[in-house]
This record gives sequence, structure tokens and C-alpha cells, in this order.
Amino acid sequence: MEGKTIFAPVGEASVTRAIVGEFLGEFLDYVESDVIVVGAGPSGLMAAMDMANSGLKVVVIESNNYLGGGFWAGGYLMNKVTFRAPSEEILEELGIPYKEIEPGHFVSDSPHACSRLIAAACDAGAKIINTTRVEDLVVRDDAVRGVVMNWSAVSYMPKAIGCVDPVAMESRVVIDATGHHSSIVGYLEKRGILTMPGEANMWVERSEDGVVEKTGFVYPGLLVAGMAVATVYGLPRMGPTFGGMLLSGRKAAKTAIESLELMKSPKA
Ligand code: 48H
Repeated sequence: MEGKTIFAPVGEASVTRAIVGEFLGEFLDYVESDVIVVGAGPSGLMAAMDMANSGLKVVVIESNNYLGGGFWAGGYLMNKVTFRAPSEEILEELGIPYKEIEPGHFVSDSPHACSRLIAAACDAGAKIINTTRVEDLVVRDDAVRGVVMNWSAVSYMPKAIGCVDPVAMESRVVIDATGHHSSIVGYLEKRGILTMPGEANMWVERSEDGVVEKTGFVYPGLLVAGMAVATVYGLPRMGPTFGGMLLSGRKAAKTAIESLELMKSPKA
């Protein structure tokens, strides 16, 4: 192309330097954080948003390329998500459009709801590392103090070339927001430290209160939020209704903030 161009004269090497330099700088900074959230579904994003808003250094690690977990595509691949009162307060707070279907029952478009939540977590200052899988925990003196992680792509590589050791990040608290599999608590179960009964059959009206109520620490340094709570405590699942996920994330954040405050206060 000849003559005047509209874009700045920036070439390939500069683009590569910008990507790699920025990534590495941030990665090194987040190698030690206040809280690591594993899983960028609704509960993890909500927890990350609240904690970052309160000034904590928060990193979210997500194995998929896309963010949002089950919140992105909604129920039955129909891009709709539902909420039961009082969780519409969070929809108001995040500016998510919704429609009241019947008293106390609300519906939204999942890509719109999910992208607002992702943006709110990023705006609050939470750092997102996607396409990265947490494959184990750092445990010291009977407390979780970080995660062991590797590029998600490594787990899809043929064994012959896929033998790549992971790295670790340290934090004062880890939140398992990995959904139905509760894979992070699973790393403790694997070593006989605790056992999980697995989630129970669907019962909407029983599930969400229980999930929010039981959201909290399962082991020193390890909090559980969202669907993972149902798996850890044997609570019923709830189908594509998401208020419990958002409120569970909010409760996990509050619990983490309070525990970090306690760690700061001088010992009695
Ligand atoms: C990194 C990981 C790892 C790992 C998993 O499933 P999610 O959306 O989780 P929640 O609990 O925030 O929301 C659950 C909701 O989406 C849902 O499924 C409901 C309400 N179901 C009810 C029903 O009856 O079916 O997101 C979890 C995220 C996903 O994006 C995973 O990719 C990610 O965690 N993840 N990331 N390292 N080891 N394991």
C-alpha cells in the first residue's frame, strides 16, 4: 500500500514486545497475591469483583479460554439465565437488564449478564489468567498457601511431548469456584484430607439457600464458593438459576476479607 496510512507506524516486533513484556510483568507481580480464585464462573467472578473492590490483590485462574463458566451460555443452550429474589439486587448493581417473569423470578440474556459481570470484575482490578489449569495446591503447615498451575494446552498434548512441569503462585487464601467438580477441594480429597459426598439431585427451592449458607472455609486457607459448595456438602443442584452463585461469591469474598483482616491484626 502506498501513500498516507491511517494507523501509527508500529511493526511486528513492537507488537510482540508489548504482549510478552506486559504479560510477564503482570505475571511476576501476581506470583504473590492476597487471594487466588480458581474458576471464572459466576461465583468466582463475583467473589473476585468484591475482593478487588475492597482493595485486595486478586487473581482469577480459569482453564477455559472464555470466561463465565456455565453463566455464559445459560440453560439448555438457550442463552437465558434465571434469578430468584433477592438476587435481582445484584442485577441492578451491575446494570444487567432483566425481566420479571412472575413475582420474585427474573430472566436475563446470559451473554449480556455474563459480560457485565466479567467487566465489573476487571474494572474492580481483578487480574484474569485464562487457558491455565490449576492442577494442585501449595500446602504448608496444614494450610493452603497457593496453587500449582500449568497451561491448559499441556493437558491436551500427547504424553510423549506433554511432560511439562507446572509452576506455582502463592496467596494467603485460595477460593475453589470450579463448579460441579470442585476440583480444588478434590486435590485434598485425593490425599485423604477430607471427603466430598458429591452434589444431590435437583431441588431448586432447597439448593440455593444451602449453597449460600455453607459457603466458607473448608480447610485453613481454602474457601469454597458456588456449585462446588453443593459438591462438597452433598446439597441439591438447582439447574440454570444463578442467584445462589452470585450470593455465594459475595459471601466468599466477605469471608476472605474478614479472615485477611484478622491475619493483619496483632496477636492477642
Ligand atoms: C482452572 C477451572 C478448573 C481448574 C474448573 O461451573 P462454573 O460456572 O461455576 P460456578 O459454581 O460459579 O457456577 C455454577 C453454574 O454455572 C452452574 O453450573 C449451575 C448453577 N448449575 C446448576 C445445575 O444444576 O447444573 O464455572 C467454573 C469454572 C469453569 O469456567 C471451569 O472451566 C473452571 O471453573 N475450572 N479453572 N483450573 N482446575 N476446574
